[in-house]
Amino acid sequence: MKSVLFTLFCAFICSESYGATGEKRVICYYGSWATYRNSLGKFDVSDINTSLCTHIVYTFLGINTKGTVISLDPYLDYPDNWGKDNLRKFSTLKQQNPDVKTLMAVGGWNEGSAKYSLMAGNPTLRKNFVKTALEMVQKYNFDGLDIDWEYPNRYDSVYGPADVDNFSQLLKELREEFDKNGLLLTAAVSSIKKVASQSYDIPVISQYLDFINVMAYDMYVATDPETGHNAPLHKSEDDDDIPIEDLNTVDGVLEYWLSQGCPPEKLVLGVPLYGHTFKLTNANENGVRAPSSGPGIAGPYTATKGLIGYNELCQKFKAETWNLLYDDSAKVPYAVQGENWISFDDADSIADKVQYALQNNVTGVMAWSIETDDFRGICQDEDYPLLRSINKALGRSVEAPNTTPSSPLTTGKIIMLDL
Ligand SMILES: *[C@@H]1O[C@H](CO)[C@@H](O)[C@H](O)[C@H]1NC(C)=O
Ligand SMILES: *[C@@H]1O[C@H](CO)[C@@H](O)[C@H](O)[C@H]1NC(C)=O
Ligand SMILES: CC(=O)N[C@H]1CO[C@H](CO)[C@@H](O)[C@@H]1O
Repeated sequence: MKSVLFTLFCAFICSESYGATGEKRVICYYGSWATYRNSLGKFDVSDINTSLCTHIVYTFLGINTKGTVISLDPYLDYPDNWGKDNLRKFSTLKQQNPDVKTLMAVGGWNEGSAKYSLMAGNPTLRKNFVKTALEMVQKYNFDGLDIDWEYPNRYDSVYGPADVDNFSQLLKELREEFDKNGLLLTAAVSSIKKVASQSYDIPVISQYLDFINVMAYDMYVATDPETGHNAPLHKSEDDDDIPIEDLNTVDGVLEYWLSQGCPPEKLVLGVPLYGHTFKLTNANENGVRAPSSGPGIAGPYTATKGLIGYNELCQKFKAETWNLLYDDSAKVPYAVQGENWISFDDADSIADKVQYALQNNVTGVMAWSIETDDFRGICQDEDYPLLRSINKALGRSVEAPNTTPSSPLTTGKIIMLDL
């Protein structure tokens, strides 16, 4: 009885504080492996500024073949053998901001789909997953769990289309246990219709989740044969001849999820704090949808061809000569230097996306991920410029940071073409 009362109480409070008129959510994902990055790219749990988030999400834990939730990197997660003790440190961030909610994420891209397909399709494994997830969340004093199965019925999935209902069943069983304990249950999901429609029974999962983080990015990636934006808000000018179902846009994603029955008060729009890099086939053909021969430059910290953190590219733009361009239809910037082509988001393009999402009455915005924001404030006067842009556009009052003046971003080397 006590737990039922608590659940009702929480449901009331939660819908009150994050309802249409209430405070909007800012979901901040943290990639714990960023602690291994070198010099200014290194990001520890202590670098998180909890004032800029309503929810912080620790990524990633995994599962074994029994469905038991496990650490993927015991050195990072646990204190044993002089480990970093991150799980405990993460939940003590609440001392900084008692209002911030902590979530533990299970899954992620590297975990694949197969183990989750097997677990969700087997009642015994499912039960074990629910039990051990709850134990892990409670042991480290988190406020809830975030499921990042990438993705039901895709890639190396074992049961294929059966994943869709099995995922719903898994969430149902998690919801029951998590409700008894007053804990949050959320998920990160793929975004565009072409792929999300393969993975989710949207009305059903919406029922069981407190909110849904829609990963509205990676829409065009460096392995594509042509350049394209990571997260275009709208279609590009030259896209008129492309059939609507082949266009990947943030506005299309919001329309799809809402039309499929995800209530706006559970919908969270994900925005990227990183870009994609392409290698142009011909340096003279350098617009959007220009021929690309593959992944482009890597950043100094993330060290992955085809991807680059905002902190890395803003430093690059300060130090080198780049043409910074803006796609006025898609409402996103891109950058060109010889045969190098980068699609990315800046504070303005993120604000545009947040405003558009607000017009659709979403409950908040998710950032993947905070360790590639300019979290040290190297490129401008303030730290976390992208996360601050999200907060500002959502109308959350966040005091200005304590700043030490630094050199302005604009130097003689940068040509800004605002088309
Ligand atoms: C958002 O909410 C407002 C106020 O309730 C309403 O007038 C508007 O139609 C809603 N917008 C959408 C896209 O649902
Ligand atoms: C976090 O951001 C807030 C809001 O700008 C600021 O007041 C605070 O000093 C920052 N905290 C740290 C540790 O930088
Ligand atoms: C609850 C549910 O839908 N379970 C299904 C999960 O997938 C397996 C394998 O295809 C089915 O046999 C179950 O019925």
